[in-house]
Amino acid sequence: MNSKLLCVSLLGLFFSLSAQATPFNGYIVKVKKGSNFLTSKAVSHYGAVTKEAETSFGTFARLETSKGLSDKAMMALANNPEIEYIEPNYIISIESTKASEAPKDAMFSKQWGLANNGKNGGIFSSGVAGEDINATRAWEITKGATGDKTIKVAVIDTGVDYNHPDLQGQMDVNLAELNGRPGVDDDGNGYIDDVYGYDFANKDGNPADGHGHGTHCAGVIGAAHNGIGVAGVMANVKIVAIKFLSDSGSGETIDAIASIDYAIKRGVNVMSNSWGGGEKEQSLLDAITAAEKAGITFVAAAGNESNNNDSSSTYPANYEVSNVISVGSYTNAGAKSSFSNYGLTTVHVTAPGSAILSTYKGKYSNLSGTSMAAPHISGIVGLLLSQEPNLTPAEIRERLIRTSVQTTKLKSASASKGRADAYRALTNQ
Ligand SMILES: [Ca+2]
Ligand SMILES: [Ca+2]
Ligand SMILES: [Ca+2]
Repeated sequence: MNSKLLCVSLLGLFFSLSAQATPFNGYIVKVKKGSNFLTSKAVSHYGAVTKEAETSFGTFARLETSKGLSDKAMMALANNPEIEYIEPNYIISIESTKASEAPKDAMFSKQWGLANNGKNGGIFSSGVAGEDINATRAWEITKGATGDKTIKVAVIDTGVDYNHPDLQGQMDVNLAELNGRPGVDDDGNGYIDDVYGYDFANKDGNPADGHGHGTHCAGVIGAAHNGIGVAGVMANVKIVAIKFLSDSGSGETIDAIASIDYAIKRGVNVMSNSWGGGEKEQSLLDAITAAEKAGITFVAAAGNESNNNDSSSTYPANYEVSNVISVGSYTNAGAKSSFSNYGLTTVHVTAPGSAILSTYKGKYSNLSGTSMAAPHISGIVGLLLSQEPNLTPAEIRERLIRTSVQTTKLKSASASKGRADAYRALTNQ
């Protein structure tokens, strides 16, 4: 689904001309600074303001209407001098496929994405040894062996099981809130009780994961190297749990932009985004651009539609901002995963994404998807920043593309024409 977008005014209004409906829930309105529009009668004529997001890059609201706004109404709102733009509040969701429970005693030996021995990729296919991110070799050279506790990675997803034995020591803890008073914003950052992160789906300080997907992504990035369960790409990392996808795995754009804003405020180095959907939106582009200005790398799953993203855009992976790294998926045989989107221009790198073992809600599980490929890259970016903290997101993206191992099997999958290699990225070769 890729409907045409038409710019109809210099205000930057975009709206969909497609009759084919991409699901959305109300509209996102960005108001001009100092505007009273959201509390005015003018807005209640169209519907009710049911959510607001006050961000470092502007004030956004969700306008709830009983039915879709007509083109005429959209035009009238777009031309309102108090509004910067209005667009549908698209529904977005996780980028992963089937789940199957893994043995509870599963260990590093099953993690083909980190160290592929040709036999540890699950029951679906026989693997090829060495087709992996070369993690073990990278770990030998990274400062602090395997990452750095000063590097913060935001997992923007369904939340994180922060009590999971493989994750509890890996979380970024807001000590003012941990040691503070319940119901009180102890550190005055505008969020009550945000110890491990924040839940923008339910608007509270508890980003626990009622789904499992976000916990899986978090484990790929940074499950503890503690002798139990699985190992993350980074052993030393601080994970910030930012939830905007509900326990059913879907959420709204307005909460995604609030999540990005929060991650910026929390001072993260990397945002890991294993979700997609909707269409091109100015508000999400504004949010990602704000992250770019803050020097934060925005890793995004390329999507699971088997599409060529060069001709059929997937968002947020396709936003043309220098900090976006779009990640496709490959199998333990080193071939593009059948579900993975691809594109020589718009997909930047590929990483393991088929039958990936990681942490799950209270347990461990195998999942497949570009959702699983993206956090491998988030982890590599984290390792790289542990060694070279001054790299810009654009330099990081260039490094990952250039140092990938080119393979025939992946020559059409991404700009890298191969698979990302943590060791080569860290040694810049
Ligand atoms: Ca707080
Ligand atoms: Ca508190
Ligand atoms: Ca572990």
